[in-house]
Amino acid sequence: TPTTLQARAADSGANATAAFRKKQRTLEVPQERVDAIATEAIEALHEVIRKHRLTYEEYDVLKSWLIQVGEDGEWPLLLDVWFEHVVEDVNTDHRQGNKGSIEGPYYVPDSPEQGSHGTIPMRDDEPGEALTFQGQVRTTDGSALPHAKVELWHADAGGYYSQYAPGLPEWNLRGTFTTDDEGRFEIHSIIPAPYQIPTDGACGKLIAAAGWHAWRPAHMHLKVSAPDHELLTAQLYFPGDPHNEDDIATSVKPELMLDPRPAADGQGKVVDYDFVIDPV
Ligand code: MBD
Ligand code: FE
Repeated sequence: TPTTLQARAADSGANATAAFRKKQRTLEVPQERVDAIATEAIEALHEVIRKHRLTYEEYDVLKSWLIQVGEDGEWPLLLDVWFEHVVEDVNTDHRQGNKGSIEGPYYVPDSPEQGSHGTIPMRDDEPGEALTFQGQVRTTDGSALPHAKVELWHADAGGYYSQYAPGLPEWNLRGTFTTDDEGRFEIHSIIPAPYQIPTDGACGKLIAAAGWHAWRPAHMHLKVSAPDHELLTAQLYFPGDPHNEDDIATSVKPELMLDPRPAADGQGKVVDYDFVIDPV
């Protein structure tokens, strides 16, 4: 593959931490709410310590591991893998439109605009099977949403994300599409590989020590938005991936499974997928 440089946890972690700092803002949370959430989170951990009678040696190892999570820049990864799916769940369970999924640590806003029918930025020799991803964006009453924004980002055929792994063009496999007058879009890309959480960082150490696996199934990330509508953040998955059933980030839903078919011209796959988004 064109990516010969070695991706390291400390690099992708540092990039994810730096990217998150850019979006970070402050928020006024009522004191009673801070008190309730912090007290209950602390008490939930007390319960675990009591139940398993944590030793002092284990307590010290836990401390150094937490320090390591920060040094590796892996707080965005850790939080998005093990906690974001619950935040996503409680914040979208009122919706009537499409199911969504977590954003994850590798979104970058303002990717290049490619129109309604176009190709996502990629290398001339981009490895991977070609994929045409097409569909329509509608509001919950069924009417089409022209000029809706469809942002797409995904890993390459080696499982690497541009701006987080070395050696990739800045906007590789990241693009912003705008639906046409009938709310339709047609995007040319490639099918991404499954993603393995870096094994050489703090999260990887926990995964190995616990005997878990480090995989997410192959997925495409999307953000679909239109004026006066709730932002839909989603991921879409490919049938047959062995990790659709045991995603480490617990972010697969049956509604998010694609059904690709061979392209008529024999070049890769085609898949239709429509988005229904909720008015605010
Ligand atoms: C990913 O690509 C991802 O989508 C998530 C949620 C966590 C780690 C890597
Ligand atoms: Fe991802």
